[in-house]
Amino acid sequence: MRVLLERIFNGFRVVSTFKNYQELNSGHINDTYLIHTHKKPNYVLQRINGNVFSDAGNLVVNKVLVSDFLQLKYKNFPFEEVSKKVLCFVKTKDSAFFYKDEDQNIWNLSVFIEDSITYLKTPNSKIAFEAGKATGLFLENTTDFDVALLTEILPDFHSITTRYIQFKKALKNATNATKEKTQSLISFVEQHIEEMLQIDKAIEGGIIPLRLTHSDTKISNILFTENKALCLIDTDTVMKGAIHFDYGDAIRTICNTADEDEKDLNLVDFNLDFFKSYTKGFFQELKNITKEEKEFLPVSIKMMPFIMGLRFLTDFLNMNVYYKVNYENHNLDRAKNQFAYIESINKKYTDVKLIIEREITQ
Ligand code: GN1
Ligand code: MG
Repeated sequence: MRVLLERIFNGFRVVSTFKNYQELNSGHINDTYLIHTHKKPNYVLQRINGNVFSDAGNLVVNKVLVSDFLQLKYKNFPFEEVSKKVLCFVKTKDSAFFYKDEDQNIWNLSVFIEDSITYLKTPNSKIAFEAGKATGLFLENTTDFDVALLTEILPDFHSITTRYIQFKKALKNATNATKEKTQSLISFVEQHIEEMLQIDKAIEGGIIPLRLTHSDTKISNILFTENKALCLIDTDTVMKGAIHFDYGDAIRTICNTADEDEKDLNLVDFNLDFFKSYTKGFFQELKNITKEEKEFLPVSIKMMPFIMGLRFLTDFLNMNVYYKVNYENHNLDRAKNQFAYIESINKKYTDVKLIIEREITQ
């Protein structure tokens, strides 16, 4: 592995030499390596999963376009500072955005942000507030980004309509033994599907405007240093979408008292304090929001765990072909966790609406 990584690393326009590598395991899709060099900067080298992303090359182009756009917002800042606020991608020695190896795998390289940490679970409300600021700022700074510049890589990524069709298809093809394990989850899907389709319908009806979104704002995709958020990472899914995708997906992990892989459902709860802090931070930065967008914020915090639960469940029914799993029922346990989380949100839903109302008007 070392020989391969060093060779690919050297295909990029780097300013230091390869020392060693460390695999970063938090993602479910790509293979990611931290490359330590003899002299800083260190780098993050990533092989894009060609099964999930059939147009991996254009995916990297998308990421670089968004990153370059964000860097321009900080054009008067020293590079030292900019490189902590925005991911900085490195071109190959042939000036390409990505490196293609002999097996047609696509690789990208970015500068590692030193002294940064990520969380799987929110440690306190200050971190929730900072996470809100980071996602709100990403959206605010990309309000004027022209999404027509991007290649559509994963159509209907956050469409409940499409995900429900995929689920139904998986259900039809699943064995009885597999289906047996998912009975209570299937009922949950059927009971909630109508409510969860609200955002799809508002988008189709032109009520919710579309714009650039990050589309994978889980807490482990936010970099922090001490107790300040630095920036959003893992921009593989930057795409045209609704702010609800980013708001709802962030709250999906930030306010869940258990992490995404937790099997003990007693540990799953919706932390209202973290929700309040997150929402405060988010609207401190994001100023452009319409009355209609505001109306769909409460349901978005249920819709995003619903779509993730539905996707984990579908992948379980499909025998785990999409997400990396560590054991047979991993996706099933992930789906149960998401649906349990929606149930705990429901218990506090009146407060959710009040908090959103209060934090936006402030
Ligand atoms: C995947 O790339 P990664 O592991 O951060 C997935 C997201 C899900 C997430 C669940 C392209 O994200 O949609 O929210 O897992 N990304 C893709 O943790 O499917
Ligand atoms: Mg991702």
